Order: sequence, then structure tokens, then C-alpha cells
Amino acid sequence: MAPITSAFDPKDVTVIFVLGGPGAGKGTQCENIKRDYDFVHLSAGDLLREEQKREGSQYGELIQNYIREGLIVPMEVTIALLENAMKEAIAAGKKARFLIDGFPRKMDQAEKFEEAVVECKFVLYFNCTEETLKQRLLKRAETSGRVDDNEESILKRFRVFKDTSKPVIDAFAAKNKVREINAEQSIEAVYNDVKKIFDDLFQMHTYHYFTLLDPY
Ligand code: UP5
Ligand code: MG
Repeated sequence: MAPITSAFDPKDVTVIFVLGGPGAGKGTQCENIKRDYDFVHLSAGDLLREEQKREGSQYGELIQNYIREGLIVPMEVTIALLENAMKEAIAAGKKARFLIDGFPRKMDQAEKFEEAVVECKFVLYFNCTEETLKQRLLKRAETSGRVDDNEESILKRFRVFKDTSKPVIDAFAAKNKVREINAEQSIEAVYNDVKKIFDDLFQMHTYHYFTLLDPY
């Protein structure tokens, strides 16, 4: 039997990768799912921004530069932050159900995470046109204070998404592991579609649970 080398077993830990272009609504919808379905929401971008601000971090400047340029931070940094956050949540007694938001953005990150941490259950993909994304991000730029919410960085983020991150979604789709949502709609309409997926997921679990308890 092959030795188990990943940090977690998918039987104990559920991971859903939440992907989509910059401004597709990943963070907004993850907060809804977290509230209604008892998930821990880990945004890779938020974890990187926290690490960038942390006093004494050896990666502060590197992260700031990568984010401003819309480039993908070396995966060792991001995977370590994600794995630590998952371990902390489990140690704090949270349900081992994670929405990993904005990661993986590159094929080697997907492979490394699934090998070293845990295999994902599926990818939730928010599909949205660049035109809509740009409008949302420029609106958010008025208040967000994010170094990458400006026209120049937004165009760079779009390019990296198209060239590098979308192929990750395509690779999971080829394995039948993508649930796609039309993210052009209003926040409420998008969440309605999201709910269908998560209601299905949990009904199935309830069914198995009772079947196991009482097969008659
Ligand atoms: N909004 C949301 N949904 C809406 C809807 N349906 N209708 C109308 N408005 C809607 O939403 C964006 C804005 O749109 C908000 O104002 C919201 O109210 C509105 P949000 O939910 O924040 O969208 P999200 O998809 O989370 O957008 P975000 O900007 O966070 O996406 P990015 O993927 O660009 O940013 P992230 O934080 O994930 O990454 C930032 C950078 O970090 C990357 O560019 C990269 O440099 C680095 N990074 C890595 O290097 N590695 C990683 O693994 C992750 C990040
Ligand atoms: Mg986000």
C-alpha cells in the first residue's frame, strides 16, 4: 500500500476550491456559504495580505510586489499559510470543512496542495465576463484600499487569470470536478444557484448517514 503523505485525509477534511476571475464574487459568496453551511472560509489573498502586514514577516515586501503586479506569489508561501490556517481551525474545534478561496491559481499549486495537504471535493467556479469584473473592481477601488484595485493592476490580473489560472479550472473540469455558476447575475441570484449545489451535497450526506445507521 502506498504510504499516506498528505497532511489530512479527505474522509475527515472537506476542501472546496472556490475559483473565478478577479472580482467574480468569490469572497462575497464564501461568506454566505460559511453562514449557512458551517464552512471555514480561507481566502488565499486575504492570508497573503495579512502575512504582508505582519510585523517581522520575511515575505512582506515580496507579497506586496507580487500582488500589485497581479503575479502569483511562490506557492510555498501560500500553501504554508493555508495549511497553518486549516490546522488552527481544526485545533479550535471548528468543523473540518473548508472553502479555499482564490487558490490554486496555477497548475503546480493544485498538484502540490492535493499531494501535500488534501484532495479537493470539487471546484466551485464563478464565471463572469471581464467587462463586468472591471466595473465591480473599479467600484470597489473607491473604498477597498487594495494595492491591486486600479486599472493597471486589474488588467494584469485579468491576463494572469486567463493565461495561468483558467487552465487550472479547465483541468479540474476534464476530471468532472467543476460546478460552474453564472456570476453575471445579482449577488442574490448567484447565491440561489450556489445554494442548489450545497443543498444537494448535504442532503446526500444525510441520506448516507441514516442509511448507515438503519439500513432497514
Ligand atoms: N460583487 C460581488 N458579487 C457581485 C454581484 N453578483 N453583482 C454585483 N456586485 C458584486 O467581490 C468584488 C466586488 O464586487 C465587491 O465590491 C462585491 O461587493 C461586488 P468579491 O466578493 O470581493 O470578489 P472576489 O472574487 O473575491 O474578488 P477579489 O478581488 O478578491 O479576487 P482576486 O482573485 O483578484 O483576489 P485575491 O484576493 O484572491 O488575490 C489577490 C492577489 O493575491 C492575486 O492577484 C495574487 O497576486 C495574489 N495571490 C497569490 O499569489 N496566490 C494565491 O493563491 C491567491 C492570491
Ligand atoms: Mg476575494
